Amino acid sequence: MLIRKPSDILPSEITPEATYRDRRTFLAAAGGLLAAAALPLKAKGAQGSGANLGPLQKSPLSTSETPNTYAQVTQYNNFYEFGTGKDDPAREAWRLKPRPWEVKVTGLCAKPRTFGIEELLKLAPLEERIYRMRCVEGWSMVIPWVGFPIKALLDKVQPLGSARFVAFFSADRPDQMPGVRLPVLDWPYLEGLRLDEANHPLAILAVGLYGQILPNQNGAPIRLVAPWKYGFKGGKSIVEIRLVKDQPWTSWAKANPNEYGFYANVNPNHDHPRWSQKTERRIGELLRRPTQMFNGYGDQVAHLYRGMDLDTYF
Ligand SMILES: Nc1nc2c(c(=O)[nH]1)N[C@H]1C(S)=C(S)[C@@H](COP(=O)(O)O)O[C@H]1N2
Ligand SMILES: [Mo]
Repeated sequence: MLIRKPSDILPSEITPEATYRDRRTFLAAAGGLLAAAALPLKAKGAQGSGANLGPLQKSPLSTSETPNTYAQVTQYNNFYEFGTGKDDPAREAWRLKPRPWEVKVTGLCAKPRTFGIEELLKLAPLEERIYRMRCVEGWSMVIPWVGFPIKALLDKVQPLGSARFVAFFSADRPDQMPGVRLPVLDWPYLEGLRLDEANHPLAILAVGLYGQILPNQNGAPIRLVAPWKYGFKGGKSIVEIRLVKDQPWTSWAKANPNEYGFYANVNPNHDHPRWSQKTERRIGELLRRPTQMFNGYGDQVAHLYRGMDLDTYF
């Protein structure tokens, strides 16, 4: 029989929405989101997953847009390993055991090795990165991630000249992930980036959000975030990172190559075959807003795609 520990119960199940809002207002008044990391553990446990990750560097790469609430970020999710409904991950992901955890870094590198999660948390200074996130389905959020550049990890293993792509494998644990017992996708969930995309300063491995360790439903204990791409590129609960020569056959591209490309750059000018990508609904807002090329990160990433036809390489 499965018994839920108090720490498994979502704060939303015990904290009325008004209390959240008050706490958010208080935090804002106390000097911004980073104040969250300075609060005593007890107060923080009431807001989120518990252990805080402070002290955090503020990043110039953060957006100044208002983040979605902790409740929105942790209760409206895609994580098909726990079911295809938006509320399935928040309800089911307590089954995942994110500790102990190891990430194998393999393939075309001089120093392949396995990293424990505690080591990954100390690999590079943790930064708060407040990013706009855009799902291919047409909704968006602003999420205050905590993480470090993927490049910091890749530098440790020294990619060979023959490595051109990086493949990210998510955990595939039928005993903890009820969704992988169904052939919804080709498990394990596999995503990938070109090596130069992975080395871009905006591309991070996230280990937390809102100053605290990552909730299971958001991809604990470590997940990929590339904010200029559609959300599905951000594989959750990563167990292996493999440097490879050829473009990986990623899970969504394999499931439907006409609808989900490998590049998956946010592009309002390339519609999904079944819907327009010109606008999006920010979770919590009523009116749709225009979608920006590269999700608004064009100044920083457009050079990666110079000379490429983004309609062909969507
Ligand atoms: N392993 C895995 N990673 C995944 C998914 C998934 O189903 N399985 N869904 C993706 C999609 S479609 C989106 S939009 C984002 C959502 O991340 P969030 O729930 O933390 O906002 O996770 C991505 N990463
Ligand atoms: Mo998505």
